[in-house]
Amino acid sequence: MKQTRRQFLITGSLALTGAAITKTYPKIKNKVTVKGPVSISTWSHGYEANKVSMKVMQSGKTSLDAVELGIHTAENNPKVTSVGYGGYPDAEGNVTLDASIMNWEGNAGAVGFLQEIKNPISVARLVMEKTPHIMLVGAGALQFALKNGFKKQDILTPKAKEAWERWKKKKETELQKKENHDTVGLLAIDKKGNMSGGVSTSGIAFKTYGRVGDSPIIGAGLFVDNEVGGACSTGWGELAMKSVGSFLTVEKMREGYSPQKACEYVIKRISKEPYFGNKQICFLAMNKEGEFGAFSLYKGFAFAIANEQGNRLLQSDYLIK
Ligand code: SD4
Repeated sequence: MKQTRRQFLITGSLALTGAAITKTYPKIKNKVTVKGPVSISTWSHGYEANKVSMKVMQSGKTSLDAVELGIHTAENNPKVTSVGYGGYPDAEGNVTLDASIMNWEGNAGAVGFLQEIKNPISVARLVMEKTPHIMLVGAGALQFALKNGFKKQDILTPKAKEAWERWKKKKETELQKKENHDTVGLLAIDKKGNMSGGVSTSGIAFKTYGRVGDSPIIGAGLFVDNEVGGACSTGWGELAMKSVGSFLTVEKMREGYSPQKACEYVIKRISKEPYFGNKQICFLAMNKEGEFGAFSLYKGFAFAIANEQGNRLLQSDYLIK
């Protein structure tokens, strides 16, 4: 098990300045300037999410707006089969969505087991802004969404339905696949230096009916403390829940760990569980200074980081080699 702290560029980056950036970037420092907005987001769809998030913040809007609108890109994209519209259903064929959001004041909102609504991140934001609560689930979350102007729609796409039918026939253990985890998580720092974060997911594909994962659980799937930084997770959510992993990552940063060291600490701790099996779990973190970190248990976690200089898709380092 060899560990390095480097991340590797996996796509060419588009510099906002228009300057050409080399395709290899072997020694990227885990540091970006906080002069101007910064956005960091999970997986390759994080690249699109960052683009929108950066635009929103460059126009002077808050990191909370950036998180919400950035996450919409994955929720609205039917090709992203793990988030929002087009997300894979549970074992019974229902698409059930989880999301949470947190702002720089430490306020939070979340929805769990939400059905027939394409943008759960926006419902989570309204739970934060319009209720004295943090989480609404199931029928109550749907009723709240409808009362607040959201429209019911069928979010099970033909492609997702076919995948579910294939899974049923073959009884293939897609649940075990390490790469089957693509929750969108986004952490952003706006022009004023305020951080917000959000996550949105359809959860583990073909999960047990009724299962809710880490994404709507504040501290597990997401945590932001404006004095320190933020963290979010993607992968087998139960591991993030048992470790309260996002909270733990932020607390390690509070103790003085870099975001990279904090992510590594949490992954190492999870790896000691006797029952993590072959499940993937990944953490992404950013501190107040815009220094970022990413680490996963297994190979394959990609994330995107954007600032005024551009947007880059990187491959995270991992523990088990
Ligand atoms: C969950 N963490 O529900 C999520 C899974 C994930 O794409 O990352 N899925 O456990």
